[in-house]
Amino acid sequence: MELFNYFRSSASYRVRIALALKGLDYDYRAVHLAKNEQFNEAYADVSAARLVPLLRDGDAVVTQSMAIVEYLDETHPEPPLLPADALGRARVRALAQDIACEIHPLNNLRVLRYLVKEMGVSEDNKNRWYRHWVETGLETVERRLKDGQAGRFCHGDTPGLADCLLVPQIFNAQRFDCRLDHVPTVMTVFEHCMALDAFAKTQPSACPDAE
Ligand SMILES: N[C@@H](CCC(=O)N[C@@H](CS)C(=O)NCC(=O)O)C(=O)O
Repeated sequence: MELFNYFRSSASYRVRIALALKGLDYDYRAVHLAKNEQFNEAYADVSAARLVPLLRDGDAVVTQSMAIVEYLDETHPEPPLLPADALGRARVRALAQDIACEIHPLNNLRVLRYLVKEMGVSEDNKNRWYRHWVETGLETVERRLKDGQAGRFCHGDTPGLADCLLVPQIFNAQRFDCRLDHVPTVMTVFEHCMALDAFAKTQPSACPDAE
């Protein structure tokens, strides 16, 4: 398998964690987003959205980080990244979507670039925008995690899909100096995740293209 990704991309980090949790080897293909390599012809030909991550498995191409993680889970079922029961799976997917759909898209590179370049938003206001959506979005995650079903991880005591999403979002939050003292349960889960190699050894600073 080949993973097209970027060390700083949180959506890419989600997939690196899932691959590591499953113990799967892959070739790391760096796409430098700050240098706009996502628009290079060779990459744009395979990536309809011009976004990372993108997983190539033989002749197959899989995109969208949550779809990739679920694809890996279905093709390599052990250890499972989703609970065995339908309600548990719905809870984990809801948590993952709180991050992937409600927080991340508002703060993606192309959105921030549009705010600054097309709308004339100042650097300070861009950062305010970023922090607002991260801080309020993580409050939702915090409330969800207090429903009695979290353990050491987002769902019980084994890491899964929701943890693959949560940890990269915290890295982003820290990079942009977001408040995190209002989400203590989130941060406890984050610490438990970071104690595992699958999360620690795939973090941005540990990537081959890290700067
Ligand atoms: N929903 C997509 C989001 C992918 C995404 O937004 N990737 C970002 C990096 S985290 C990207 O490629 N940005 C390039 C750009 O904005 O031009 C997923 O989960 O894979």
